[in-house]
Amino acid sequence: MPEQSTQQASAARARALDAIIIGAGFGGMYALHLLRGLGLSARVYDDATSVGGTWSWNRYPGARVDFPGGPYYCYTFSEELVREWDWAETQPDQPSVLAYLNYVADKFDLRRDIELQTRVTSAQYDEATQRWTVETNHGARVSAQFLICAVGTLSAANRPNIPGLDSFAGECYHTGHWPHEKVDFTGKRVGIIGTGSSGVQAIPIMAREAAHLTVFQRTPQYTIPAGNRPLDPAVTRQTRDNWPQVRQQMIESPFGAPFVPSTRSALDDTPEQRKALYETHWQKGGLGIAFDSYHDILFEQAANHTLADFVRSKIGQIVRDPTIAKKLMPDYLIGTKRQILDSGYYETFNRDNVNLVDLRDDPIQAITPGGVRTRSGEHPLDMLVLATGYDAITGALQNLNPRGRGGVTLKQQWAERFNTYLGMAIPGFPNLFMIHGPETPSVLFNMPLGAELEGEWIRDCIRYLREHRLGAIEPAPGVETAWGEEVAEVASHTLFPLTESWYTGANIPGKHRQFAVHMGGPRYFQKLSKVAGKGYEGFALEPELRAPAAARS
Ligand code: N01
Repeated sequence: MPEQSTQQASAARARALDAIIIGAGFGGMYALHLLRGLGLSARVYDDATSVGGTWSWNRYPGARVDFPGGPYYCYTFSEELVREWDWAETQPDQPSVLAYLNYVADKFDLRRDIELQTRVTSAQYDEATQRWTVETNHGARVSAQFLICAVGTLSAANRPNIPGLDSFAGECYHTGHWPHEKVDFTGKRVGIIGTGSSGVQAIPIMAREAAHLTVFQRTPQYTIPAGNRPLDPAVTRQTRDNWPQVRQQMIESPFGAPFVPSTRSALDDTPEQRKALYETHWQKGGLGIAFDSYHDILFEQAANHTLADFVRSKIGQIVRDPTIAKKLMPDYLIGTKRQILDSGYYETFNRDNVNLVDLRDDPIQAITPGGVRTRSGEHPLDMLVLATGYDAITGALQNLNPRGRGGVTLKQQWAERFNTYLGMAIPGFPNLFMIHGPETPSVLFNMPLGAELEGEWIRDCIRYLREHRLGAIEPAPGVETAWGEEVAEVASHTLFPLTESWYTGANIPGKHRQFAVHMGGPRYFQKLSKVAGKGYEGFALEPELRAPAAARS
């Protein structure tokens, strides 16, 4: 049988739905809720054992929200939900967020359409039927008009290519795939590679429990005290009483946070005034020190240096051994790697059972059955923790590797550089939508709120297609180039592209450098509305070739 008709026959045999959603985190769960609201049939597939996406996988000790938490880092679409869920802390820990997401799954009766421990092994578009066919690791074959990829921005773990890693004889864990049962560090010699957000959150707790902890650091990090504390009931009350205004303020703020951005430049103040302001923020904790102290910290190098100097001086005050303090001091622009919040990170290096290996002076040569060998010698270990991050933003999509028009795979399409329109759709991949895809604000905006706004845009788009009897939508030729230029242009007004980070793809050997985040925040979401208001301007819309699946089945 010719390939085309084989595909058609197999699509016809597959169970027919309106939409397939991959990923049961914040984005996928809400997409299911929204599509049900349109009366569509949809099913969610997720490899994890529970709903929650990143909050299901990241069970390492110390994992907690590193954004203004409590009533801000959560679903905002349901005022009833906001009123009935009580957050206990300003920076909720992973078990609390996971409990919340399980509560949401029950409250909105989502579970009956979510298949857990089910990995999508292939996804293929058929131009003749305008439908996607998906196969799972359990042998199921399902077809749907729409494929919604809510696969997570930080879900494809980066397992470093270090010689001998597989030969390590002790316990070895990646922070992004942490076991469900408690990992016991007691009495053990533990090593950790990586000092990003995950490492910095885990290190103080591991140090308290382990006999000895060796921290292998390649790049030092600026971290700010999280200032986690019990949530003031008055704040919760006030937030609930003013919920529509609070939600709107977050939608309109640059990072989707309930901050009122400062109008002052760091250079407007004297050094003494600046220091006093930074000190107030440092004592309070949280991201406000970088995001709402002055408006130009992330935009002007001279302003940025004032805060970077302040944090370096804090490291010098906290860490007693000046040699170790110096190794912990970063020298790049603060905030241009994902800003970390910690609970006692720098203080940990005053402990007798902790040592820091600076891999810039003393690189890893190999991992051996008994530990890590650096140039200076062997570090014997019973346990090795990889806090080495992710192939961020594009990695999980490329691992899924859907096949679009003409059988072209996403890996082929993005071999040189990724391209999208609005970060929502990919040329040559009709009826595929992404939530938190590359070239959306994703990781530089309140992620649950951003997932809601993107999900609502997808819902409205699908409704439009159905109302206008359209069978397929994809970016019109060339729009992706202009969109890529817009993303680069917005980023170029900030300091972010000047630093090597996972935002630029620099953390993965061989990955091409391309800034992956639209930094416009509200400007981005306005653009989404504008495109929808103009009948999905920039998209090519195809008439329906056949009746939609739900009508046929
Ligand atoms: O990963 P990272 P992460 N040899 O990429 C090092 C979010 N998050 O999991 O900087 C030696 O930041 C690497 O070194 P370098 C948050 O957005 C949120 O910590 O590349 N070292 C770096 O130190 C965050 O930004 C929460 O030189 C190697 C570290 O590993 C994002 O997830 C909590 C190496 C990786 O840091 C990722 O954070 C945690 C090698 N071969 C994370 N390869 C919340 O609380 C890599 N490294 C919501």
